[in-house]
Amino acid sequence: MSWRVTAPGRVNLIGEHTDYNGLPVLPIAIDRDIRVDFQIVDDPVVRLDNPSARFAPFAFQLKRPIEAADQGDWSNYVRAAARGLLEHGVPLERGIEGTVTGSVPIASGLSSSSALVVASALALLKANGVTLPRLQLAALMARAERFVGLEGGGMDQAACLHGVERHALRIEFDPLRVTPVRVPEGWRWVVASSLVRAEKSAGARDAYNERARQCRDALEEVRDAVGVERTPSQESSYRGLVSAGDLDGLLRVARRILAPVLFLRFRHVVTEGSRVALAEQAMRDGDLHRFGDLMVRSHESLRDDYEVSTGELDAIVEVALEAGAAGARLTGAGFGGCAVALCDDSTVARVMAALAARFYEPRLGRPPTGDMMFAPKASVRARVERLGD
Ligand code: NG1
Repeated sequence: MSWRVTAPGRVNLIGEHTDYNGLPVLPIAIDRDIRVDFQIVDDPVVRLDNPSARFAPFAFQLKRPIEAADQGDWSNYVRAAARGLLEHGVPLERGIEGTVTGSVPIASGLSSSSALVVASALALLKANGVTLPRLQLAALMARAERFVGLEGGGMDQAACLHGVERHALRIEFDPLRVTPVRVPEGWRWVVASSLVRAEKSAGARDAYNERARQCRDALEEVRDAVGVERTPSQESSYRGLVSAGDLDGLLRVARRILAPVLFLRFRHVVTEGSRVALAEQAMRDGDLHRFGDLMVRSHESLRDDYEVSTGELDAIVEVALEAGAAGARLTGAGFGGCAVALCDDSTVARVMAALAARFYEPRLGRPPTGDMMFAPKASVRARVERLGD
């Protein structure tokens, strides 16, 4: 008997570099996914291949400890899922054998990695007749993916496991919660690749982890200065600071005590955290332009304070806004990858045409492919289905 797991990628609409600081995010799961077509085997082994020559076939035993393959090897995402399940005490006595394919562009900030982690976990759970609540699995896979070396947050796995058609997802942390928010009729997203890969298993990883460390250091100092009580969960403390309300007062203190770079990182995190709630309200009110303005402010903060944008991402944002997008920003971790623009039915074609003419054609000498620029739909969560005998 064969099975298929389909696990979507995601586009984060707003709330960037907030998840690992315990502040909310607002992504959509998209209609591009990673698929694992597999058969259940009686041995505790994983054997997977991929039609693309870039991804060599691999096999490993489902026995602890599951060792990592070389850095950058795609099997590490599958190993991470297996390791997370085993460490959680899920007995993996049966394995899987199959083929991975996908339509989520790789290293683009669209979360192909978490889609593969989640897909692998769902396949292994199916093989062993185990089910876990989705929130629990999302939190487990977020921890497991850190095995690959990124001190990431929990947005991607939660979005992949909770996607709802035509809805964005407000995801909160500590504890993990997901609330679908209806996307108003006529709102359209355009995702545009900067043509620069953001390899989170390689170069961009150190820059990402450095940001995470800076956020922890900044929080520590500010918390001491404003006398907020230490909580057992470090992550929840940014939330405490932001929900206390007086953002200007908080930033005044932070500017006084923090080294300049730490202040910039801190300012991004707390302002971005507060933008997510405002953006959710704008979405609920159907206010395209208010949502778009918040995206623009998010991008400026990521560019100037968090320093994760690139010239290419800035250029996409500029072209999209000039062509009539209501808002645009880099999406995902940055350092390359993609930008997302908010359009409506009447502007989406114009924005895509402008990006093709002013961003892609000068760089490529031809129009972009459908993997470089596309208009995703908010889509359904990861699922397992039977393919037949
Ligand atoms: P990308 O690089 O977009 O897949 C990473 C993290 C997210 C989040 C964003 C920045 C992982 C798997 N992904 O996502 O948790 O922190 O950066 O907002 O760690």
